[in-house]
Amino acid sequence: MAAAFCSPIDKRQKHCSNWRRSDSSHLEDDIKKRIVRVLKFYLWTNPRLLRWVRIIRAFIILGPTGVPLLALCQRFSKCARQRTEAYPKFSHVEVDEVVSVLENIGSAHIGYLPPDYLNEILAYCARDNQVSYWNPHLSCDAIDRIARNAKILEIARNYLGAEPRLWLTRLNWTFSLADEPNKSASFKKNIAEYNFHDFHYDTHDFKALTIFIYLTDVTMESGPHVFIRGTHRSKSLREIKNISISDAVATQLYRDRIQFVLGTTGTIFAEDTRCYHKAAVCKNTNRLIASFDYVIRRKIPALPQPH
Ligand SMILES: O=C(O)CCC(=O)C(=O)O
Repeated sequence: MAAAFCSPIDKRQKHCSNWRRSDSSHLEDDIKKRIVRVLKFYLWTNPRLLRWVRIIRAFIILGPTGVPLLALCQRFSKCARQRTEAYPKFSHVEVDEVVSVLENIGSAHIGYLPPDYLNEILAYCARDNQVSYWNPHLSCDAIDRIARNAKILEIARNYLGAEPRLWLTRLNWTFSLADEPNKSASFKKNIAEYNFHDFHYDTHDFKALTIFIYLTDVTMESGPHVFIRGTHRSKSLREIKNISISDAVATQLYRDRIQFVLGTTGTIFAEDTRCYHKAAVCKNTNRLIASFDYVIRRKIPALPQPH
């Protein structure tokens, strides 16, 4: 019992040692962060090494270890239930149907974004006029509300088998071949030696789901999203090694499973981007797309600190 009472001096000492402890753990965190930053920088400046790291990571996620590790992540997911925002216009969406199509095919139509959301996002883009935006949900209310939409979170929760964690949001323009000044922006090669106009697959986590929303009309001429049906389900060792494949290889291997997603402004679809997918090249009209990546356990990257 005596130990339960502390004199003011004991308390101060206790507070002080806690403070010292938290101070040293801050220091440890800081050192860890610096080491990770240096390692990441080293990787990003060594594309061949980065490619191999990505292949090993993909092997752990998609190879024989993937299923048991996913089950562990689902079982021990620590993510608290998300604060949701209900929007009655999505009420007709049948979550089980969407999830079943996702499981079978890898990509599923959800519905259309209401005009009030659309106008708010387009006004946000018109104000800033950037080629791409990282985490716009932090500064655009409509994007934040979509990310927390009850129906969208329910789809992600049911598909992932755990509470979804919003990992990243993006707004991205791709430019038509005719749009000279902006053309190079669409063709910048990723350091891992593929660009997003090549078929590739992502491994954001042991299981992840991306919601895409077209913010311009998308036809065959304006860079539709393309995916290869069923390639999210399992991958051979050769497929794991080929994070990115050319159109010729994709056509040869998967011919009639290649599917284009066409749609008017506001079209919403969900995709398990472990399937091979890409943005087709825009032939004559620029395309704006929003994406929302949900994961189970992957740590959310630290946001840049305000200066
Ligand atoms: O914009 C698209 O249609 C594809 C995006 C993509 O490839 C990705 O986010 O990995």
